[in-house]
This record gives sequence, C-alpha cells and structure tokens, in this order.
Amino acid sequence: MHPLALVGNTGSPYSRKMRAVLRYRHIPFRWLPKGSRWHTGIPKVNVPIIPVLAFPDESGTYVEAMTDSSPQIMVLEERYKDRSIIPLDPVIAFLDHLIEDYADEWVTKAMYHYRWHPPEARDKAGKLLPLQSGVNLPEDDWNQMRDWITTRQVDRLSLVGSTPTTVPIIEASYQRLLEILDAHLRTTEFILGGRPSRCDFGLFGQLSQLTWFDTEGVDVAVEVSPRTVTWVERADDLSWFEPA
Ligand SMILES: N[C@@H](CCC(=O)N[C@@H](CS)C(=O)NCC(=O)O)C(=O)O
Repeated sequence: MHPLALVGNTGSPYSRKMRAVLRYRHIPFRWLPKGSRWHTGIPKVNVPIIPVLAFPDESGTYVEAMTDSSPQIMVLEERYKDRSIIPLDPVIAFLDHLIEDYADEWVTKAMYHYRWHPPEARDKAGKLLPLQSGVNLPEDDWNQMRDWITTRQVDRLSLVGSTPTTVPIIEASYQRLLEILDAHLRTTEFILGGRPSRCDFGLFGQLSQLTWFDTEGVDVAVEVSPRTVTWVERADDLSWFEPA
C-alpha cells in the first residue's frame, strides 16, 4: 500500500495535529515540508492552507487532496478502522468534537498572539519559519522571506483577534487552560480518559507551538503547568501507545 502524503510545516499547529493523528493511528504517510524540494506531485487544493492530506491511487500517484484537519480526521476514520480516535459513546463523541473545535478555533487565538505579538517571539518566528522550506535557503531569499512573513503576520494580528482590548482576555484564557489541564493530568492520561481522541490532537496542535516554541507562551506554560508541557511533548508521537 502506498503511503498518504501530508504537506505541512512543523511551525503550523494544524500540521502538527494531523501528523500526530497519523502517527498514533499507524497510517503510513510521507511528511512533505511545504515549499521544500520534496513538496511535489500533490494535486491543487481550493484554499492555500496547510496541512494538505493527499491520497494515492494504486500506482502511488497522488490523485486526491484535501484541507481542514477536522474533515481530514473524519475521512481517515472512514478509510482506516484500527486505532480510531472517535469515542464510542455518542455523548462523549460530541464533547470530543466540541473540545477539538475549541482548540482549533479559540486556543489558536493564543497561539497566534504569543507568536506574533511579543517582539522577541516575532523575531524568532520570522527567523526560523522560512528555513522550514530548506535549511540551505540562500541568504537573500531568507532575508526577504523573513521580512515578508513578519510584516504580513504582524499586520494580521487584529484580524485574527489580538488587539489591545482582547490581549488580557486571550492571555487569561491561556493561563486558565493550563490550570485546568494541570489539574486534569494529575489523574488522567488523556483528555477524555484512557486513550487519545480528536480533542487531544486539537489541543496538542496549538500547544505544540505555545508550550514549546513561542517564547512567552513557553515561559507561562513551564511556570503554570510543567505536566502539560510534558504531555504535549509525548502527544507528538503516540505510535507506541496501545489503547485498552
Ligand atoms: N481549519 C484549518 C486551518 C489551517 C490553517 O489555518 N493553516 C495555516 C497554517 S497553521 C495556514 O496554512 N495559513 C495560510 C496562510 O497563512 O497563508 C485546519 O483545521 O486545518
């Protein structure tokens, strides 16, 4: 069987989410860093976002591609049965979807804020993210991409939701999430019990950036909930975990 392809970027929370899903589910896939020399042969998608999940035909040619992590997860559920990440109880499955959506749509406000608002975070991201398309990027291209991405993302802060009015709300919400997770992880391995489900991966995606990359976000997390920081690191690759 030919592997699926996942076009992504390790600085992208949704790409990290889907890579962790594929790893946990033991679904063979190729990771294709976006814009790198390995990112070829993937059909075009309507909206230029990552991650892109692509499916091969019998010859291994990628013939289908889709965006949006939540529908990607559901398509994988239809095509692969083992190690499902949908809870069996429909009520728990609803809560799972709700918390996944909370992570994707709300925690991402904190992720974007902590990446592009604090000056040292913005410098770090601007410097490192362009190199994901190739560590050998020529110096001039790197400088150009660095300026371009920093200006573009900082200009979009208010569009995504980080404004002088909302900053205290976003930061307090991140702190509260860490406190809740800290209390939860004292007694439970995963968000909804003994095995990971959609919401673990949704939270993992955003927190993979907030608690491991974005300077102030990392400092707050290490201070408030070291358990969460460690849980996030573990959730990146749960291929070893055997669900009961
Ligand atoms: N709803 C999408 C969101 C994906 C998304 O926002 N991806 C970002 C990177 S993390 C992106 O590609 N943005 C395009 C851009 O910034 O031009 C999902 O769940 O996959």
